[in-house]
Amino acid sequence: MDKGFLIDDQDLKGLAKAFSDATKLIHTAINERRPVWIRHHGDCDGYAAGVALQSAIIPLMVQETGDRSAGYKRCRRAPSRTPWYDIEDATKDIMYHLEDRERFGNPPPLLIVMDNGSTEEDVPALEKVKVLGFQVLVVDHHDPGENKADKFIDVHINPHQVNPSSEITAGMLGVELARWVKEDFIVPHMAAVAGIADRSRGKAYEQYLRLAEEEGFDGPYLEKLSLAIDHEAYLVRYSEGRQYFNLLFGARDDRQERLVMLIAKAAQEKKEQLFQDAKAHVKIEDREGFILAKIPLQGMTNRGTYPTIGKIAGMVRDWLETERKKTVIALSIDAGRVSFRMSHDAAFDVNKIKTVLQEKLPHANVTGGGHAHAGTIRFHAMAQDEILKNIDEQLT
Ligand SMILES: [Mn+2]
Repeated sequence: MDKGFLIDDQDLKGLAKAFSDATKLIHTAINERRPVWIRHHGDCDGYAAGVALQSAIIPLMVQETGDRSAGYKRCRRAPSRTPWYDIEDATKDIMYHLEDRERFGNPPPLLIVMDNGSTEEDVPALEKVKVLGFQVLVVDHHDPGENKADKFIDVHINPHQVNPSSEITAGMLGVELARWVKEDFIVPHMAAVAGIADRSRGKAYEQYLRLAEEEGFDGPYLEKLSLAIDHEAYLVRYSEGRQYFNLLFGARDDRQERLVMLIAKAAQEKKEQLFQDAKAHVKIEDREGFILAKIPLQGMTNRGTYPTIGKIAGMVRDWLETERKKTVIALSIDAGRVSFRMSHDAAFDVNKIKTVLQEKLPHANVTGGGHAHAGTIRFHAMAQDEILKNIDEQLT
């Protein structure tokens, strides 16, 4: 059955069949009392997706069993640090399952991977959990490339299947799927927050923003909320934080506002400081049709703290776009990784740059990727010079 969507969007309409299959899979799991576990990328978009869907699933589990704690017994949500479902996460999930099977006789879970799961990087982890009989639903908006992950996915929702340049994010998909799963669960502000965080400012975002405004979430507040959630998501690392994120993503009230203002202010200060540091060290080159900004971050004292090197590149790109009114490619360069942030009209694709690196420098162990204009490539730090030289050559 087609339950429609909160907004009018061709990409979503094209995914109705996948939404229907996903909804069936989730309802069946709940009816069979199968555990439902959500694994999502640990950023604001991933959290929006995971928290929205979990909030729709838990009441149905409680209703099905008449057990108020069913949401704790059968539903688990965990962020992944990596922008893919990692083998380390898969190992933990397998251990949890084996323990639950022994203690409670639980069947293998339905694992829902959100804002992750579609790409080649996800394959080893998905293949691993499939050995244990996990059911796998993927809700992602990253480019699936050659669809190598599909073999290990039971139901796959990804806007790339209908439109490779779709602006629909994982949070938007999660909010829509949550409503398919539980019809009265309508949280457009979570989709708007996800859109802000993932810089999706297209027609879909505009429609979610209008719906969110009707619920009392204005644009400037949503910007702060997005920043606050991104910051907290970074801080909590591996823990679920169910109640805390329900509070942050929930209805707007005094307690939430005070928290959001506090966190957003602190996050903004950290970003501003790192931006100033980056500006002092950035090397800017005028190239044919674009500006290349290289930000050397090796040895930065803030390694591993908020904001990420990707966000630093994003700030430098935004600044140069405004200053020079040109297409910008900003690279944050750290030992063993380079994070890319490009203007919307840049003629390069991070995933293609990665593929060339893998072919040309097979000894550098190149991994990673992301979106065409935003992603991180990782490699052996001892291959740093060759990698940077090759990237330089590709960006011409
Ligand atoms: Mn995302």
